Amino acid sequence: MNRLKISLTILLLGLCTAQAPAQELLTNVYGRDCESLNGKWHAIVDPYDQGVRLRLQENRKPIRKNQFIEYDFDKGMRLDVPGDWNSQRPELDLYEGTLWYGRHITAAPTPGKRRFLYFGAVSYRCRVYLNGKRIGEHEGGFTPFQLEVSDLLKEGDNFLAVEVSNRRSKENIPALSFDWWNYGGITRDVMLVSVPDRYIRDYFIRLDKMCADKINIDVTLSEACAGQPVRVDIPELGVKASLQADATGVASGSVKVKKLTRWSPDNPKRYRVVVISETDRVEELIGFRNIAVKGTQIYLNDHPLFLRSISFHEEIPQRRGRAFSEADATMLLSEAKALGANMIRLAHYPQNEHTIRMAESMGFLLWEEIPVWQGIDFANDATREKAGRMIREMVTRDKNRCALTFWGVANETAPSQERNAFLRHLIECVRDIDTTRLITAAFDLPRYDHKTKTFVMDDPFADELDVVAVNKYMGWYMAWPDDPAEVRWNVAPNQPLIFSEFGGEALSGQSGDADTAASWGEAYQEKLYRDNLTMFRNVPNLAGVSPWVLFDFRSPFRFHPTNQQGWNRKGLVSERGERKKAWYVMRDYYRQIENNAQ
Ligand code: GCB
Repeated sequence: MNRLKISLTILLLGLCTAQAPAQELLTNVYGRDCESLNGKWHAIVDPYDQGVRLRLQENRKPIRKNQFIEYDFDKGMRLDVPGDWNSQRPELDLYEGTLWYGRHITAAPTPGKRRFLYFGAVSYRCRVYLNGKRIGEHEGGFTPFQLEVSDLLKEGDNFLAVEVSNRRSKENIPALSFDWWNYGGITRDVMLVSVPDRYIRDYFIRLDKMCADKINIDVTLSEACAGQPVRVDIPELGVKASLQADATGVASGSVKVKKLTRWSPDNPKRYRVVVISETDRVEELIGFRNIAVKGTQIYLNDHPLFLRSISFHEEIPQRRGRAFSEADATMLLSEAKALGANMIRLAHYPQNEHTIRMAESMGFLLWEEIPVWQGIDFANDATREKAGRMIREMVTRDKNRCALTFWGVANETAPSQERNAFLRHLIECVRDIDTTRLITAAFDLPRYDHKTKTFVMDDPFADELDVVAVNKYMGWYMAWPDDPAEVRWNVAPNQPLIFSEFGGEALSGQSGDADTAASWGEAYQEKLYRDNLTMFRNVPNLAGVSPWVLFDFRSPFRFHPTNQQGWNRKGLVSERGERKKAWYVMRDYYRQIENNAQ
């Protein structure tokens, strides 16, 4: 073969194995005609990646007498979907590698319908096979994807296989090490979604950034066909907006509304919104509010608002596993409510839709971010593109949630040209979809100037954000350089500043001196909190605080044999649900702020 022929063959092989990328997401998948595929799935652990060689995706059975097959999906292990694999089997607790899931789907013909397989999240990457054929793949453990199967589902029995890997790598987001458990598996709902042949793919319905009485609407239809009529009804507001799609299938417009009750933490009012096309109809509850920055303050519905925030991981500590259900969301959010929080910083990745929707209905503002968490390979173009896709998936899924206030683009990154270009790309990806939310990032760079007794920060990237956030562990990772009452802050002085993390570790119930960190005692943590609250009085542009963290959470690099045992103990609440002394300090602080605001 000459060189040209060889290159052509390689090119063709490449084309043949290339997979269709995951398709554009349907907005409000839970509001569509869905068949749940949750339940017990068959599973095969494949640490040496032999599955494709053995053709696991085909779920083969011996058909001749002289034939044997070295696996049998139907007789093996079963795992719950949704659910991480780590918490379901002791031998999988620390497993990092490939695991195959399989299940049968019985399909009936659905004339005039298109069908999509929808995965809420698969951690971290996966390939999906239907009846032995690879139909798609996805990377990123915290955002949804969907694959069209309209022409692929057979009438009767079908076999769906998902090859999942949670192996860490330098190019991943997050990368090689991160301070939370590397849960693997099909961790969120899986559904077979049916829509009409021509369907409403997407819509974005929100209050105009500048006006309290103007709702902006964009509806995208599956077919690009100019002139198609679209209607948006909000019965309680008397809105019946008639729009027409343009040549790209997008129908846009705005309506003026009277007597709109804007959503707020005190009154999380949402309206029933119905989107109707010639062939499709979808509805959901949507709230409306204005969010803005003026000087160093954050305004909600034209009033300054101090953010009484808290963070949690998508983890149920009592179960030692990833949260995925409405019941899980209730547990996490009720504890945040009891603390007096009005905002959640969802650490450190997009969490499941149950949590987001319930948080909105309970009146929490939300900060959502992708796991651009330290150690990211900023110089790698592929990683940057990947992060761009991830942030688009996050914004696409949650753009209609009025609770969403902040899109976070990074957590603890050091300045460099590559970092700046990477983060700028993320901001562009967000702005491409949504120009209404505030963009932020958390920095751990502030340094103390002993002469002026002031914290300062040198990171010009802060200027490119709407709101600047800092993670500073005074009294824990950094000893107090001066009396907390004397420590001043001059970081991003002309912008709102959020303390997006502060805190220290304590083992629930452990006694010890209030001035000895190594006691791992509640008294030390309590004092640390009091000291930080004292310091906050010296932060002129303080717009909110978010202690780290609501619950103790699992982390593989917390090695202390008695005090940590694989848990990050910075929780205000232990893994058994016991509130530590510092919880009460924060609860009282939040109560006081709330009372002062009234
Ligand atoms: C941080 C990280 C957070 C960690 C925390 C800690 O700065 O943002 O993910 O868990 O510190 O406990 O060290």
